This record gives sequence, structure tokens and C-alpha cells, in this order.
Amino acid sequence: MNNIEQKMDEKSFAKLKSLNNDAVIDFVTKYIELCDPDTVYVCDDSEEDRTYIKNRSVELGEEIKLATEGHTIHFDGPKDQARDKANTKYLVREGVDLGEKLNTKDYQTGYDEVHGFFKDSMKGKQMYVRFFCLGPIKSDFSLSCMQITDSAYVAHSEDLLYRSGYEQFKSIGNTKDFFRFVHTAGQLENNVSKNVENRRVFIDLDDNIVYSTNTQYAGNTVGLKKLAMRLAINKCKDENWLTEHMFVMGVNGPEGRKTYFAGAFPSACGKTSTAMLPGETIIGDDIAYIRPRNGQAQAVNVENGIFGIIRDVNKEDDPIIWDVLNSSGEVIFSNILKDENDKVYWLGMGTETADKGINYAGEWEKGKKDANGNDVSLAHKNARYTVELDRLNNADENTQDPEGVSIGGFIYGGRDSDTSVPVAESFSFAHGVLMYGATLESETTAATLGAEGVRTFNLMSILDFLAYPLNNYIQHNLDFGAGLSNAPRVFGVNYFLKSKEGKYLNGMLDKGVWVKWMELRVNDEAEAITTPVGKIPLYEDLKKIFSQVLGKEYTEDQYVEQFTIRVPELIAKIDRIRKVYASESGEAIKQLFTEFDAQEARLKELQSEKGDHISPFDI
Ligand code: SPV
Ligand code: MN
Repeated sequence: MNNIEQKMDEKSFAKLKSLNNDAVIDFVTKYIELCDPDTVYVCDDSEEDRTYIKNRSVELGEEIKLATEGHTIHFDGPKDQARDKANTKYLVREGVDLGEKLNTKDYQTGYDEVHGFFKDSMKGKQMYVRFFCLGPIKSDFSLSCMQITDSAYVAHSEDLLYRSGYEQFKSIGNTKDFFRFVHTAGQLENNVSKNVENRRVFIDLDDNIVYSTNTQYAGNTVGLKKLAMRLAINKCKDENWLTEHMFVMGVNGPEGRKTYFAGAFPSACGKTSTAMLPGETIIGDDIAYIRPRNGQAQAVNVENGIFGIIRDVNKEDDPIIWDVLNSSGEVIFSNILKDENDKVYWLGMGTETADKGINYAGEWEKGKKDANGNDVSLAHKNARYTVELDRLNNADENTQDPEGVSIGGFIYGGRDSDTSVPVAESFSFAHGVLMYGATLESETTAATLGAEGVRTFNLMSILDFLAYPLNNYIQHNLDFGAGLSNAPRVFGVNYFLKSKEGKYLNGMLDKGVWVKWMELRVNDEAEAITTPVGKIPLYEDLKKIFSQVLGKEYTEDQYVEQFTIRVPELIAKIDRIRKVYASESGEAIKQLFTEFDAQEARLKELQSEKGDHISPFDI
């Protein structure tokens, strides 16, 4: 231990030693020797360490203080604005086959490569050693994690996003059974990672370690977020519980009843805004662990904060988060615009924005062009805010409950302009997992990738993070549901239907109506119409809920336009997804194809009787 003792003060050393964990000491020793930081700071759960990290971020310039008390802004470089899918790989040992949809690399080659980048990477810097707990502390759901990073911003973000776990770490004993993350931002220039072409996120599933380098963007660096999610997906596969890319929220029903839902939506499909619906309660907005208990699915939020997209966040559509972002208290903004008065602006904020300032691409002024002559927008479209969950005035009372909450419904939310009805309930758990979850697609929007309207497949919104073949993941979900006496109902939603003229058929807050309908369904308090694709709401019920929740008149014409069963489009979707799975094999895939055939047959039968587009009143 001599070596490491020289790099840290007595207090830090004492904190490490008190854990009585050889694997922790070995790990820290290994990366101190390799990365060669000037100093090492070990954090426990104290307020003192929290403050230290927060202050370091500002001292080092990784975050800049803003006009509002507690607010800071961080910039990732112009080329480091999102998860790097191409360079995120599983390091696989000989004989391991994770299927063709996963990105893999030979273990030794990848290990050597990333450790080559780690060598001396922390010279001139301080290393932070952190301990956290995923899921509520000291519960069946808890997973212990250790993070090493040379970025105070990453460490600070983790304080807002996760439950500190130093004390819990003491209770796990001298074990290797915890997740480990090593991150170095690499060489910095203007405080952003300079060598992004050497950005790597490599995952070792056998040892539960993730290596990340030459990047700062939180999705690549904050080990506890998507990196831990991959490890947890792998861990739970043999343990009869689920790790899902799902929010967890409470929906208030009649007479004080509350029903909890967990929902998976790909990016830009309304996940966070559903989780934060005014009048309902939020437990988490991104990742859930779900375990069986008394025949029910019991869920917790893995995290303790929100790393949310700050685009189109405005007072009218997102009143809850708007208030947090506009009042004092700890907020880390990233990759938006800061003006000379230290005020910040983002895309779609609905108020006047500054004409110049500093953003993710450096000095900015209105009309700025990039090297290709394209406009540089005032903020990045994947810009983010980081806040603690309990800052939200609708945080649920059970967010820290070690037992979690019982889930009444799973929601799978896609984005299409012409195919799926706004809300439908599956015929069974398996039907829902297969036909809403495993077929999930989202259309690209003008604001995201190149072409608009390109449908992107993303089963259960988890494709980017899967740690083993698709068949096994689907099977794991089916088995989990089959083992419950009271499995969640499963719903499919689509907030993005458009008219022929290209106008959205629903308002942003209409999702508040759909969740109320789902709440009634879970409690057997609403009838439904059976269609080939699932059960859809009755007009009378929606009319009532629209009036109650939004004070809006809901017309029969709106209902018909929204809930028409569009047979050719629905069959085209089945055909698309058949192609996606054509190269996959296994029992769950077979079941999926059986379900495709059955659904197609139901659709064709209806089509032969009633035509291509069928009004819900005609079914
Ligand atoms: C997502 O992209 O699903 C996110 C943000 O929640 S990231 O941390 O980049 O994964
Ligand atoms: Mn996510």
C-alpha cells in the first residue's frame, strides 16, 4: 500500500482502509500506478466531501458558476455530445458470442488498447475515488459501485444523480461483488477532452468493470448510468429480476388511489415528460430495477436524480422542471448557451434568448456558421440538466422505499406519425412484451438525425444497452411476467400521430389523459374495445377524462381520427420488424413470429370486412 499512501492524505487513506475490502485496495492501487495522478481524493458519504467535489468542479473550470445560486454550467467538446455507440464495446473472451446486434471486441486487444490510453493519463490531475449505491440503500435492490475518475464534473454529477454508498460498502464485506468504473477524461484542451478520436467505453461483463476514456459526456463517463445499466442487465439475467430502461411514476386515480407505472420510451418519444406529468408523481425518469414480490412486479428507481434533455423545456409544457431550472439550488446545465451576465438559454425555451455568448462550440453569436456553412445552434440538441429528484415538487413519497412500489402497468412508447393509436392495452403480458415492447420503433425527427421520418427499431428502448442476445432478453422478460400471479398490464402508446396535412393530432399534455385511462384499466374500471392490435378506449371514457384532466372538449371526430385502426400501416410495421428479427433465433423469437402471424391474420380479417382504415365506432 506504500505507493498509494504517498498519493493521498491520511484522511483519504483511512477511508479506503476502513472499507476492509482487498478488491477495492487492489483496484485503486492498480489505477494509481497506471494513471499516475498527482494526488488522490477518496470520498465517503459526508457533506464535507460533497462540498469538496462541487468546489473542485468550479476551481478547475470544469463547471462555471451561473448567476442563479447553485447553478453551474459544464461544456463537453463539440465532438463529445452524446453516447458513442461505435466505440462502446463488450470485451469478449474466446468462445463468447453475444449475437450480431451487439458491439464486441476481443478481450485482450481491447483491454490493452484502453489501458494504453490510461497510462499516465492523470498526470497533473487529481483522482477521485467514489462509492455509490444503485437502488435504495440497504435493500434487496441495492447494488454497490465504485467509481474512479479524474473529472470533478463526473464526480459532481454522480452526487446529484446517485445515492452515496460508502457506508453501505462497509457492510458488504471483503468481496469482489460490486461494479467498478474507471474513467479518465484524457488530455484536456479548454477543459474538454482533446483526443475524442481515442474515445473508448469498454465493458468487461465477467469482472463487472467498465473502462472509459477521452470523453466527458455523462452518458459515456458517469459509470453508474448507462455503463452500470449494462452490467446490471447482464447480472439480472440469471436472477429472475429485470433491469429496464424505464421511468417509474405514480398515477392518481379516483378517491385517493395511486397506481404505479413503469415506462420504456426511446429518446424523444416523451419519456421524461410522461414521468413528470403535472398532477402525477415521479419516482424516476430513466432506469428501473424490477423484482417479483408477492406475485407482483416491484420497482425502484436505480438513480436519485435526473439527467434530462433540455430542449423544448418551457413553462407551459413542462411546468415542474421549469420551476426547478429557474430557481436557486444545485443544477448542472450542460452544453447550452451562457451569456455575459451568466444567464443561460436553450432551444425551445419559449422566451427570448441572447444573441451571443459561450456554448458547446465556443464563442457563439446569432448566425454563426460551422466549417460546412451550416448554422451553429445556440445550444446542442442533446444538451442536458442534472438535478436531484427531490427538487421536483411532485417527487413521489416512496422514492427511497427499500421495498420499491408495486407496478400496475408497463408502458412502451414509440413515435410514429401514421401507424399506432395513441394508447392501447395488450391482450396479455406476453402479447404486450412482444407486440409493443419487442416491436418498438421511433421515427427520427427534424431535430435529431439527418432525414426526418426514418423509423428506427429499438426493442423495449434497450437495444443500445443489451448485454446478451435479443432472444434471451425477450425470453427473460416473458419468464419474469409468467412467474407473477398479478403481472403488470402492458400498454403501448404513441403521442405523435399526425394528420394528412402533417399536423400533430394530439396536444403535449394529452398523455395526461392516456395515463388516467390506463390507471382505470389496471383497476378494472374502464371498458375497452377489442381490436386486432389490442384494447382501445371507449369514446365516452376519454371524453370524460379530457374534460376532467385538461378541461377540454374531446370530439367524436378527434377520437375517430386518433383511434382509427390503420391496417396497411400496421401490417407494414409487422413486415419491417420481421426483417429485423430474421437473423435472430431462439424460443422467444419463435413466439414473436407466431404473434406476428396471429396479429397479421386478425388485421387482414378485419380489413376484408371493413376496409383499410377502420373507425373505432365500426369495430
Ligand atoms: C439516454 O440517452 O437514454 C439517456 C441519456 O438517458 S444518456 O445518459 O446519454 O444515456
Ligand atoms: Mn436513458
